[in-house]
Amino acid sequence: MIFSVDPRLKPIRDKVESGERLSLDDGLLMYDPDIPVNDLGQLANLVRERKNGNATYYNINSHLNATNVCVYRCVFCAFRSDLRSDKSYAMDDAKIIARGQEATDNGCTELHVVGGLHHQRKYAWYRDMIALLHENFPKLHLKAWTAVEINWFEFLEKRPTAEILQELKEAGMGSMPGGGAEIFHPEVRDQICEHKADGNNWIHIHRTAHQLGIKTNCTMLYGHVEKPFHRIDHLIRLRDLQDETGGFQTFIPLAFHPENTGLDHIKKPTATEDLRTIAISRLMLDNIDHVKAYWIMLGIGTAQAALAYGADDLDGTVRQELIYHDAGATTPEFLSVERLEDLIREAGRDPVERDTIYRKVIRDENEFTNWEVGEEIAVAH
Ligand code: V47
Repeated sequence: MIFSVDPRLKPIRDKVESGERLSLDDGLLMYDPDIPVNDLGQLANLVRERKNGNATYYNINSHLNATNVCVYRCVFCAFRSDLRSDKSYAMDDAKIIARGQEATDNGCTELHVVGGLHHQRKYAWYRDMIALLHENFPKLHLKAWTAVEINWFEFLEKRPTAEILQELKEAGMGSMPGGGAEIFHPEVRDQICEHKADGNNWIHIHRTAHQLGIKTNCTMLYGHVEKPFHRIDHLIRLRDLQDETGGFQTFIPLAFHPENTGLDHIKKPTATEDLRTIAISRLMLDNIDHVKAYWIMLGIGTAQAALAYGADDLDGTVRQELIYHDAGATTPEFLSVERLEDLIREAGRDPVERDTIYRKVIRDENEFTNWEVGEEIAVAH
């Protein structure tokens, strides 16, 4: 399908149409503010529809942030707390079980488990939390611990990555979320979170997870101190690892929310910037099946529009989310399945409920909380 684009985009359009990989320079050109975002949207939509047709995926999920106490002080984070602050908390087993029960009662297929790196909690607390949830709620998929947490566990335990990941997998960790990636390039990482796992550590941990058969997601935090070059460099590092392992399921671009953070003088990205980044991500990451428009951080309107700019997934119903809401997100606390499906249909797409590892979910028509997983979702490459 040939459609007209800005003359400078023609070589990129030709590459996209023939399935040829885009270069660093192509990525930089697409970030030129004079390149119309709608042209990028059309190109990204071509890739989106080639891979996923008209489907838009979502899941029914909840978050569990068992503690906000964190040894690190990432300048962009509004969620963390000092140990002795009034805001600090750490859940006990009863509370953790209650959250698993609440998720199950709400028909969730996934619990997204992440949190702070608590000064006084040992690795066993984090591992046993997974075992406790898995033993009590074996059907609930535990998408747990970012690479930053895994790196912290390695530091506490003085044990290699593979050993820690294997142990967590045996405890019931089903997959890993994509958080903690921020921006890999040290020029940026040193300004926003110099103390935590660096870009190479993050990549090493995800590579090891993939080698152990653990699927993971990947993210990029944009709209703070980084430049277009750092974003494209970040995307290419993810693409390179995906060439090697094929273990990433979905990419989630995360727009920076400045409120209550050390960077509160920075303005939140506009909807146009969000859509440009979603489209460029879809076009650069030719080997990752899904691009998620995380409605919690984009806002419902932009997330819905993103379904025409390369995104094919909206994340989920999302209960108990704190990281974005602490940073000023004004999106609702959760969306019902009916509302999510209506948003997707209104955008001209077909809603498909998936589980965390992209299998179709089949629900009992009379008993919503009774569900089974069906076949794996096929994606064209
Ligand atoms: O790593 C923290 C980001 C991430 C702020 O894998 C912020 O399915 C914006 O990774 N403004 C955690 N962003 C969230 C995350 C995620 C979310 C949804 C789905 C998945 C998945 C993963 O949130 C952090 C950091 O990059 N973050 N603070 C902030 N003020």
